[in-house]
Amino acid sequence: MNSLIITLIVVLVLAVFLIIFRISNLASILRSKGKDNEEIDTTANNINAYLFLLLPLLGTIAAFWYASKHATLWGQPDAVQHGAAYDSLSKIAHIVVILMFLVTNAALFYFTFKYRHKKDNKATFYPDNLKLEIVWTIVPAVILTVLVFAGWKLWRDVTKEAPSNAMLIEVMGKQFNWIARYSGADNKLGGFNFRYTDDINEMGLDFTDKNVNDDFQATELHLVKGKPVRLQIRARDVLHSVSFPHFRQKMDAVPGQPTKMWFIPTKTTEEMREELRKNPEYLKPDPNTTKGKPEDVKARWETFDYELVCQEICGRGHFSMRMRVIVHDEDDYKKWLAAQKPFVETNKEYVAKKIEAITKTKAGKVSMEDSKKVSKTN
Ligand SMILES: [Cu+2]
Repeated sequence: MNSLIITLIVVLVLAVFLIIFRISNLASILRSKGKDNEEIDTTANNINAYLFLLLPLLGTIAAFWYASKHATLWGQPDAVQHGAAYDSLSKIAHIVVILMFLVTNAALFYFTFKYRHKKDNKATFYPDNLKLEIVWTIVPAVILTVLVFAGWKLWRDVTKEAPSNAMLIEVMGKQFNWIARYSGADNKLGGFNFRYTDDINEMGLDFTDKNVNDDFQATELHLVKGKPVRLQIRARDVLHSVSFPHFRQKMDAVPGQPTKMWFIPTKTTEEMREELRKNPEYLKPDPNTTKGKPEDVKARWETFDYELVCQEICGRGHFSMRMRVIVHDEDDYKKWLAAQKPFVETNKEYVAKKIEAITKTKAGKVSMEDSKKVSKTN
């Protein structure tokens, strides 16, 4: 309701401005009738000039107000080995960019205001100034070089080869959810082929590959605190993007071109909840729990979960592409792991049929290639 009233007020204020502008414009046309065409009435011009100052001022205030209102929710603590380095770089980059934005835009709007049309004002012919050109080329160049270099160093650390003890998980994006495949005891993911994809075999697994036998799928991502995790990423239909806000990681999921990333979660879900509990904003009730009975209401910290979200607008259901991520300690993870069953085991009949079909098509392909070779040699 409040936001509706605010919107109405803003619209009305804008309409009033528009009408004032229109009236003053018409008045100036009437006044200048019969006068020399060269002479311009400055009232409308002055109104425009002052509005020109007002606009960036209101815009900047609104932007800072909005950002500060949501700061607690978007500035969530990190839970990853490179989190501190990432956050400090991000903070520095934001400070530099915001300062530059304020300085350049203040100058842009102020000078436009200052040098508005005035009677007897004449423009000075000022073609160039070498010193000024050198200063405003070198200063941004140095700042950007430092930022780019710092960013490259961090990027190199984040994208280097994963440690050899990393657990291997595949994440596949599709319109509109994520599927995770765990590599099982052998820590090897079995092969796949998009041609084998159907309603049951959603990831297109190649069941003739023995490494598939212990792979299991899940709709949640379960990780272990302190244990490196290597993600193999792919997309089934369009571009998606794997984004872990709390692990400060993001990587595109590209159809036909697997990508990868790795990281080490540093806090279990429980530990993160305890940390968030210290933030007054998280003591407030979670709006998703307030609709039912009063005893069901939970605080934000209680319902907190890590998440994998899609960060590439990938279609109508993009907003719902969210996977819950749970970080366990070693013992809890083992308990969860013990309850998981390989895909091959839970779909025995289907897999047997598929193996037969795949073997047949493979055999067909081989014989076709053979016949091609034969026809070439002839
Ligand atoms: Cu998506």
